[in-house]
Amino acid sequence: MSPIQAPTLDYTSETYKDAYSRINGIVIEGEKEAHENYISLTKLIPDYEEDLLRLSKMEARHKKGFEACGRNLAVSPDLDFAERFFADLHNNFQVAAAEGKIATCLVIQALIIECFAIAAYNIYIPMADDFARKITEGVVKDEYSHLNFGEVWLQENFEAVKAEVETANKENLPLVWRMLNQVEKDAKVLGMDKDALVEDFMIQYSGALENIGFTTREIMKMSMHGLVA
Ligand code: Y39
Ligand code: FE
Ligand code: FE
Ligand code: FE
Repeated sequence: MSPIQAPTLDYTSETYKDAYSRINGIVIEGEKEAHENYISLTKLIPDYEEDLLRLSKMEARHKKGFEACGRNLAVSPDLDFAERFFADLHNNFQVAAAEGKIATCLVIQALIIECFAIAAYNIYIPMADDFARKITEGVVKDEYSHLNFGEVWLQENFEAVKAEVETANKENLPLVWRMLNQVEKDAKVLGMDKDALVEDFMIQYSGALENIGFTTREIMKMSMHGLVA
């Protein structure tokens, strides 16, 4: 990866602020939905209620942090765009939650969305303004712990949920590739390269599948799902 140097970015330009309104909106909406998703999970996994409430509170804090990042650049987040951006994943999570499908909910929130967040935040940090960089560095540490929660539960229940995880992967991973295509242009304006995002996502996600118990062969098949060049 050879990042564009952050100093070449003009955080005050209209071009930067316009792109930032959508990316910042996505991140704020994503943190809001993540907060709600971990609260929903307390009903499905009552044994881990305390942990899940702790994670949901972190997500609420992240949302506040990113709202401050937008204000700091005098940008209004485009939350309507963001809601549409997450609509399909959000809907799939809610259907799964209503059906009591814990593994599917964890694949969507704790694996796919967390890996997406980790990739995006890692790629954003070296390009960010000083204020947003400090906020995002704190946030990304938390996101690794959210991913870990999902990995541990799915690993402990691996034999029972393996088929459900494969189905959830098949149904939701293609949505991520589509979402990445939708933000490619705006991300570029913020100094974030799509190939770097895909690469970081793949590293996190395939690492998670490995920790859960999938074989390399299975991971290869699963991570290719819906991937279009
Ligand atoms: O668990 C979390 O905190 C995740 C909800 C936050 C989602 C972040 C989504 C980031 C996508 C940004 C795309 C930029 C290219
Ligand atoms: Fe909602
Ligand atoms: Fe978060
Ligand atoms: Fe998270």
